[in-house]
Amino acid sequence: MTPQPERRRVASRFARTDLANERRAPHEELTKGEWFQSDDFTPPSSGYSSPQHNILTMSPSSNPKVGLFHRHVKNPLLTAADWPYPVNTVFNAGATLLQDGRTLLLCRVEDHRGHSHLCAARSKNGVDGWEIDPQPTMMPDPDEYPEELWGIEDPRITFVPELGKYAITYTAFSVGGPCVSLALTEDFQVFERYGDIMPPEDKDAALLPHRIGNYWALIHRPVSAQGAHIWISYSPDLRHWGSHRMILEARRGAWWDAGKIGLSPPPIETPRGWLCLYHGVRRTAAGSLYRLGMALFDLQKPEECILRGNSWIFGPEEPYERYGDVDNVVFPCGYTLAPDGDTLRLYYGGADTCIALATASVRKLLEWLDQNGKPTVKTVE
Ligand code: BMA
Repeated sequence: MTPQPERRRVASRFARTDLANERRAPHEELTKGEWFQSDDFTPPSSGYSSPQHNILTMSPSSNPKVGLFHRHVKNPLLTAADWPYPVNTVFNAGATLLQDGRTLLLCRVEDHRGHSHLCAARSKNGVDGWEIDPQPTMMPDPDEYPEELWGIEDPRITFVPELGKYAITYTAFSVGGPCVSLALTEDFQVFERYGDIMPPEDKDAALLPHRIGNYWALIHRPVSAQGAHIWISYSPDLRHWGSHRMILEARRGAWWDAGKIGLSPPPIETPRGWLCLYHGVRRTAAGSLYRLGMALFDLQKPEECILRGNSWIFGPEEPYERYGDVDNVVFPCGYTLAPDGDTLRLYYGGADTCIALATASVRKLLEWLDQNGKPTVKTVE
């Protein structure tokens, strides 16, 4: 592929010259009305004058205007320029709320070899004032865990009340391909590694926060001759896994989620069921497009899909999502819930280069699924 220096410059320049940010002191409070960009937001016109600008505002990926998610005006929240040590990119962060109310992001950090490790960033408001660990928080440990040879990526965090610990499921990049690894922690300083719990090729995994019956449940995305679909597996002890079932199939043909899907952040437990945001990958002549869709699963039988939406609900539109190391990617690995119990704060990687935030109302997501979802998991539609 031809290198695209102009595009890269646009992305990094936008990251540094967001006018809304520049007018404010770093920790100045935003008023409520200022918090989020509407879906019709146009990038600041004085930021750059590249011809790309017109293309960006006319992006066909703006459709459909579902309007469920609102981007934060301070996006991108974190980039490599914020890091206390030299790195290539920061993206695809797991997220959780700590006991003291701070937001913790466990960020995927790619070094200049192309290998990833994890690094924690903590913030009081989940938007700015990030305190980033001065050194990598969790490095690959290929001597003890050979499957981590080429790095660790894309963590998802689940707080597990029964254990009083956070479960981190992450991708270990092994010689045999990506596989799912698990580690437990109480403080994001000391990690109890379980090693690889799903063999390659498998990724995009998250643990449900409590047992279903007597068993822990893991949602993940193995790749087999059947394709790249979302599965669930059960375990009595977090080490031995079985009762594997496919729960959501990638569609085929022209669909936005044809060929390859995967769980994005951990499932959201609602009274109506487990609400799952998943990514769908559309392969095009210009590369892959990563967008988000939604499905709801039964609370007691999470292998049963109750509703699945047809259209994507969030896709790459802004420059920091469209241009980066991998263009046209929005990739959430974590969320937190605001104190109102309804506002979802979704943290996502933009173009494999930065970390951004968008919010949505869980109630409205469910309403949208009621109106637009179908209780079916058909292979061919
Ligand atoms: C997926 C994962 C993600 C990445 C995405 C786009 O397969 O590897 O980490 O963000 O591709 O490159």
